[in-house]
Amino acid sequence: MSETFLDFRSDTVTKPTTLMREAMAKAEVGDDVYQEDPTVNHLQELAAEITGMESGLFVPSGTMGNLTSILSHCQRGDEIIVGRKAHIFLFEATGAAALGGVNIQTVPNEEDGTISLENLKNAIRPDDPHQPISRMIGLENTHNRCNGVSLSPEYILQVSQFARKNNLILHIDGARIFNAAVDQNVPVSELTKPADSVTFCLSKGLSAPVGSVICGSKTFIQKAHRIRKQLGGGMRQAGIIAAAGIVALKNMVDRLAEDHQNARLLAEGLANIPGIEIDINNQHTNMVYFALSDNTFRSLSEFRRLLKHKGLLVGGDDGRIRMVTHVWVDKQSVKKALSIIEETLTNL
Ligand code: TLP
Repeated sequence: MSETFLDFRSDTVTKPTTLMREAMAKAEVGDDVYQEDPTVNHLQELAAEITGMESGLFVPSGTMGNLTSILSHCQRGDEIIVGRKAHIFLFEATGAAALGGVNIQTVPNEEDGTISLENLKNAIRPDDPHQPISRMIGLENTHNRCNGVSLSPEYILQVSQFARKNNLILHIDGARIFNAAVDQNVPVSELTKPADSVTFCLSKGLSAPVGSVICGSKTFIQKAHRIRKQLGGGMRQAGIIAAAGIVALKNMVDRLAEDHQNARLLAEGLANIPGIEIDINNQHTNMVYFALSDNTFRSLSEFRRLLKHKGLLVGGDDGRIRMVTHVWVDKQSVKKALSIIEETLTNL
């Protein structure tokens, strides 16, 4: 697809870099279910060090990272509290409920991706046999559906203190935590240390082909190891892919700033195109969301089809279009995308 198309659907479409492919070819491997894969072990140690946690666990995807974390923290009949726009609630096929018997209670997300402490407080269940047991709060950083906004270390600390005070666990879906760290201009550990666990993805902006890492305490990771096995996520010579993950962590983090700059350029360009509705003040990391003015198109899928016909792929499914910048779309691609969008809207 992306050889001939400008692919702005997601940063998940990124392919491994040459350095990653070289590292993959040379990776030392072993059986990771026996914890004998030196490359996986190295990746997990590196991830733990970067996030300031005790241990890490390599998993095949962000979805499995979140699910493994939830199932490790919760029992059947427990409840997790997440924002209404959380990926865990919207896009993970309700795995926590379907596979773990864990209820998902949603509370409003503020526009800046946060959940107010008041809403969190109101969501906590009383100790009553009619009700599930409140066990975990889930935050998302960066927040995908909230325009890719990043949560600040101060806010995360506040929620973590709140969680402790109320005997709750704090998990962070940090699929794009490195984008958040770059945006907040802090080391990633400042965003993760206050939490009990975090999942981050290697295969989004960091461009590795597969994989995510869960980080947390030693005891939590031991538990998560068993849950990962139950979910079928125990991999064998996974060092082949972990090797790309190590390159991702070492080489691909700082350059995320470029993706954020390109996203801003894209957003500013879109704001100048008649027929496009975009809130330029709500532009943060590598995601650009916009809508079309009334009656411009019968449907967004029709608009997307026309763009595709001209070589531009975009995403979106909530009445908005989403365009995501990443290492495979540079400044030139942004300019080209803008001219395709403008031309499509002009030649209606
Ligand atoms: N998100 C995908 C789609 O599922 C929407 C995307 O293209 O953005 N947490 C967050 C915040 C995510 O955005 C995603 C992927 C995940 C978790 C799941 O990661 P994977 O795809 O590795 O299971």
